[in-house]
Amino acid sequence: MQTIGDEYYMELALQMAERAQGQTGINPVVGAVVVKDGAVVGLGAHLKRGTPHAEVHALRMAGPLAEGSTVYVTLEPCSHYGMTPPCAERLIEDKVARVVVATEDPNPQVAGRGIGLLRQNGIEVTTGVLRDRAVALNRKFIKYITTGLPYVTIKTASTLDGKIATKTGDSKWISNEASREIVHTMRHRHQGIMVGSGTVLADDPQLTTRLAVPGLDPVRIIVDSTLRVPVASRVLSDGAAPTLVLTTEMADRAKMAVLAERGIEVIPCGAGPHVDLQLALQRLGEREISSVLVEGGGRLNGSLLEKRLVDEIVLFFAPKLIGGGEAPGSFIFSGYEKMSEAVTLTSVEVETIGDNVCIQGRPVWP
Ligand code: AOF
Ligand code: ZN
Repeated sequence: MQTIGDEYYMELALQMAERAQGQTGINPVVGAVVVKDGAVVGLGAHLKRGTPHAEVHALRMAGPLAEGSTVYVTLEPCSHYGMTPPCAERLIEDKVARVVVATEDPNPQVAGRGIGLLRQNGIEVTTGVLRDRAVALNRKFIKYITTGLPYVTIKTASTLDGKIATKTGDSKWISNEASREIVHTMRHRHQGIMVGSGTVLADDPQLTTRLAVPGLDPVRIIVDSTLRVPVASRVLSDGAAPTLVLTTEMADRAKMAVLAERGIEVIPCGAGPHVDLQLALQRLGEREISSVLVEGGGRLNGSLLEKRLVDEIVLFFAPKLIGGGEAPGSFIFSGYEKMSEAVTLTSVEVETIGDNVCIQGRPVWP
C-alpha cells in the first residue's frame, strides 16, 4: 500500500537517475533512496554499465541502518546475475522491511522476478509510485531491451517555413545558441548520432558533444549508400569519436578497405541501391548502440519517417523565413495525398527557448 511520503522519496530517486542519463550505455538509469525512521540514510544511482547498481550504492551507504528500512527504487530490483549480482538478493540479505518500486523491469531476465523474490522473502513491496515518469525516463532502455533495436530520435532545426538550409545550402545558423546547447545535451544522451552523406558533404560536421556539460560523444554513424563521403571529411579523419559507415553491398570494395584501414567500420545493410534502414537499426542494436539521434538531412529524416522507424521527434523552429523552392525541408519523402494520412505527434510538449520554439512528441501513423 502506498503511504504518505512515498512520492517525496521517489522524487529524489528519480532526480538522481535523471542526472545519470547518457552515461549508462545500454543499461537503464536508476536511482535508489534508503529511509529509516523518517531520515534518509542512503542514496545511490547506477552510473556506468559494469559498475554497481543503484540499490547497492545506497545500501552500502546505509550500512547496518538498512535493516528494517524502506528502500525507494525507480526500477524493479534485478533478480539475475549480469555484470553484477542480483539486487533483490542484496535487499533480502540486508533485511530491509519494505521496497517501493516506480516501475517493473522489462528486461526478460527480470520481468517481475525481482519483485516476486522480495515478496517471497517477506518484504513488503509497493509498485507504481511515479510510474509514468520512471517509464519516460527509461524509454530508450525499454525499447532496446524488448526489441534489440535502438530508440530513434529525429532532431531538426528549421525556419518557420520548414527549411533546414537556404537554396544555396547555407544553414549556419538557423536556431539560436540556447537551442544548440540543448542539442548537445541530447547528443550526450544518445549512444549514436546519425547523418546522411549529404549532410557530411554540405557541412563537414564534427558531430561531437561540445557546448554543454556533461558531454560524452556518441558514435558517429554516416548513412552513405555509395561511399561518396570523402576520406578527408572530419567525421572520417579527425578521430574525435568512433565512426561507423552504413552502406550497401553495392559499395566500392576498394573504398571500404581504405576506410577499414583507418579504423572505420563499414557495415553493408542490404543489396542496395539504398541503405536498408530497418536492417541498419538491427546492425546498430547488435553493436550495443541502444539509442540514435538523427540530425538529418531532410532525405534521411524523410526515409526514416516513411518507414516508421522513428520513436521521437524534436523540432526547433526559429522565427525566420527564407523561401526558395529548392531550399531543403526537414522531412523529404514522396508525401501523402490526404491529411487523414498525416503522421501525427502525440504526447506533445512545447517549450520556448528565447525566440525559438521547441516542439517534441512521439509520431503515430494512421
Ligand atoms: C537494478 N538496479 O541500478 C540497474 C538495473 O549487467 P548488469 O549487471 O549491469 O545488469 C543490467 C540489467 O540490470 C539491466 O538490463 C536491467 O535489467 C537491470 N538494471 N537493475 O536493480 C540498477 N541499473
Ligand atoms: Zn540490480
